[in-house]
Amino acid sequence: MMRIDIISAVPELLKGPLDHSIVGRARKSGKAEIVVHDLRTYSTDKHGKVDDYPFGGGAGLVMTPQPVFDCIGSLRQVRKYQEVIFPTPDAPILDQQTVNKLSLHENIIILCGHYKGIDQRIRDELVTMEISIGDYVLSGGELPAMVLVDSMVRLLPGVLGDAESALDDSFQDGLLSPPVYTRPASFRGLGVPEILTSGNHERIRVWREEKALERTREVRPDLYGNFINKK
Ligand code: 6GU
Repeated sequence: MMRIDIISAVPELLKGPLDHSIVGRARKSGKAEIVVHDLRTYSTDKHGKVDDYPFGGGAGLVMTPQPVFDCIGSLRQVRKYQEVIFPTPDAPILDQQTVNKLSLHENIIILCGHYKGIDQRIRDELVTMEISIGDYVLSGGELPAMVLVDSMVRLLPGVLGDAESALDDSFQDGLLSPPVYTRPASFRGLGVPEILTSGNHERIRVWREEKALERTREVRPDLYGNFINKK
C-alpha cells in the first residue's frame, strides 16, 4: 500500500484523473491511498490567499510560504514521508527508472505549484525532490502530479493484471514497444503481420524485439544509442 498526499490550490483539477481507470481501481481496492489537500484551507489569511507579488518585481504571483509550511507540517505530525516532490519545469526530467524507485516508497507528498512559482524558501526547506515532465511549459503542477501518480500507481503490486504486466512497457527495457494488433485479422482489406497469427512463440518474440529496435532507432535515436551501448 502506497499513500500519496497531494497539496494543491486548485484541487478541482485533480478530481477526474484520480477516480477512474487504473488509478481509480487501485484506490478502490486499497492498493493506493491518495488524498488531496486544498492549500487554501491552510492559509491564515481570511480570504484563503496563498500567493503574493514577487519581491524585486516581475510578472505573475508567487506561492507564499505560510500555507505550505503549515500544511506539510501537519501532514508530518501523522506520518513520515520519504519524499516531498515539487513538479516544476526547471528540474531533471522524469524517467522510468526514477518512477520505478519512487513506486517503492510508502508515503510521499506532491506539492503542486501554480502562478509564477513558489517562494524559494519552500524549495530550500521542505522540498526533497524536483521533477519536470518535459521541455514545455504548463500552467501548474497539477497535470504533472497526475502524470507522476499514474506512472507510480500502475507499478504497485496487484494493480496491473498479468496480461498487462508493466514489465512489457516501453522504457522498462530501454526500448519503445513494438506494434500490436487485435481482431479482426482482416479489416477493410488491411491485414495483420502473418507471424503474429502463426502460433510460433519464439519467432513472435524475435519479431517483436526487431520491431522494438527498429521503432526506437527511428523515433528515439537517443534511446537507441543508449541501448546499443549498454549491451
Ligand atoms: Cl513539472 N510543471 C510545469 N508547470 N510545467 C512543466 C512541468 C512541470 N514539466 C514540464 N512543464
